[in-house]
Amino acid sequence: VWFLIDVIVLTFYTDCMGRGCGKSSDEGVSDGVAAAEERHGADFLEASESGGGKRVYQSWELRRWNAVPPVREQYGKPGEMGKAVTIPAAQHELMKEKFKLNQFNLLASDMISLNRSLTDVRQEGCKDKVYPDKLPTTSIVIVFHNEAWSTLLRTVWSVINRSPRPLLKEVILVDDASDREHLGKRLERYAATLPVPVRVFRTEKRSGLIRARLLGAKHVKGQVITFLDAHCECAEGWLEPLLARIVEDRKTVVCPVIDVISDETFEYITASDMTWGGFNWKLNFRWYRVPQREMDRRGGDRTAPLRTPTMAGGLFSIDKEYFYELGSYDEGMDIWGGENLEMSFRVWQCGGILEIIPCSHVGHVFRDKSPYTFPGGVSKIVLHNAARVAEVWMDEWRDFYYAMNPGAASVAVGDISSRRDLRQRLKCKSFRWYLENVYPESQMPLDYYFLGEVKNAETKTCLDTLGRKSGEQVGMSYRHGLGGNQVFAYTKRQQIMSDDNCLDSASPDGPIKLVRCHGMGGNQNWVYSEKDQTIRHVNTDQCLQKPDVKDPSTPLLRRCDQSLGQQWVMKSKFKW
Ligand code: LR7
Ligand code: MN
Repeated sequence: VWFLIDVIVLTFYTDCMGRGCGKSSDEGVSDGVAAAEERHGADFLEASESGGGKRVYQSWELRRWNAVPPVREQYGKPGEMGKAVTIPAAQHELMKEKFKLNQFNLLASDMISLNRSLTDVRQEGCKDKVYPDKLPTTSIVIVFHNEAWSTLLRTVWSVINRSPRPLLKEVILVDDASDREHLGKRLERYAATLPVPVRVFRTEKRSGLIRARLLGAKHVKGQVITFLDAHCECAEGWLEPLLARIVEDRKTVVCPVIDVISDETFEYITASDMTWGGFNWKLNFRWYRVPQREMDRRGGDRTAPLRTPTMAGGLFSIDKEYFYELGSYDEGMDIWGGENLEMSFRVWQCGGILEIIPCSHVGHVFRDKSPYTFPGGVSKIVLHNAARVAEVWMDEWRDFYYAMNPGAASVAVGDISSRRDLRQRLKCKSFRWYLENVYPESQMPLDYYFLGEVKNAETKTCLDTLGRKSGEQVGMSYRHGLGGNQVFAYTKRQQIMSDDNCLDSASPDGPIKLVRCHGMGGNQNWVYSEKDQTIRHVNTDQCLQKPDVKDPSTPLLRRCDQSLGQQWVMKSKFKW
């Protein structure tokens, strides 16, 4: 019943506050949209056919779409203004039970209005930005598998409530073979009551998010495709800056700042606009701090678009034709994972630009675990997808991926010929070009002598991170030959690195720690002599030595003495 109440509240907001009211239908909410398309339709087609020619966008008076009033706080309701929801102790058992369904606090989510208010999280400099009055229309594509009702519909309502109506062509929901009752006919009936066209499509069988998005994209009528995960909340002013950037350059793929919706309390927490996307040797997407170089390029303006090496994957806008020109997605990828890096590399290597638009904010429920099944096994699927990225886009740097993921080599990549053809056809640049020009801060070294194990000649044991993190000591253990934690690169900059950490010693007797690579030599500067097989720490003029018997898992730094215990074999091993 609570969601019916929401409908009533929303009807009040949308229909009676000058947002271009009307009921949902495929013809479009606002008759203005249809009329404008009729006027511009012919031009638009011509422009499209000339392939990348000048686009013709809808003309909308600013005051008309700027007149969308902010969603008002509904006093007394939980979670309003993005606040945290607390569950009374008496309900904690129920809360824990429900948590398992989606790996987030479903009880909390269900208590929050589908139209909950948020604070305006934008920087001051964003609030008075004026965007062109001609912007493309967009279709929002949301794919889901067994998503909760409240998070899915709150995503949809946040789009409806916070997008200039004339720019919002439609919302496309793609159900990826869910088996939850509420996502069946009930969803379709509900969609039909919404004040913008909301269409529901269904995959025939579980297809994974990549193929589900491809299905959704096929039905897009808008000029721009905007993808969202099914548990998001779009914040005030999120859409205009994304679309405006695409008008400036249609080959720009743009992401909002992804804010955090707590999986525990559903609090809306503003994320830093000083992070960008990177990746590690395992090919996991990771957030890192934006380097000064990029701040300088933007002239220190934190509202200016931020060029990012990679994107998280779930939330972005792209010109529809450009999406297809660029090869949409790799249909050979299953369920989850990999497509975010694949598209990031492809955009950059094939002549596009990937950006985070700091004035656009969208919240996302981040969770620790995946709530759904991975038919065939999680690691097999994720490794399969990642291997396709490595094989098609990363040239010789794919070795880092294989070295770092024990078991990756035994997972079949499938047929990748059409993706390789695509890369040829689009005359895409090399991965070296990407590393040199887009992501010099990456932990993939540009040039290196070795990638493999570092084995002590006397003990025959190997350096091993033992899975430890930055700031902890490096270890040693029996050689297992599987790569992973026993893989190190010896780079042309004389670093011994494992993923984003480098061997580092601040004093002549160690300890030898794993520390974030800084690329400035100093404590991270090691010289390997192939002749003597010694590894000398330049700053202290000491040598890497086998561990003492009393602590066989900790390598030492000692005076160089030519002993066998100071000899190390570093050999590249490329077939893992
Ligand atoms: O089989 C599936 N079918 C689906 O339709 C599996 C998933 N899905 C849907 C799912 O219901 C959800 O709406 O696909 C969407 C994404 O799945 P999530 O929410 O489980 O993914 P995530 O948020 O953990 O992961 C991020 O990385 C993914 C890699 O494949 C996708 O690119 C996600 O879109 C992406 N999410 C974001 O970018 C939001 C920010 C998270 C970060 C970092
Ligand atoms: Mn998600």
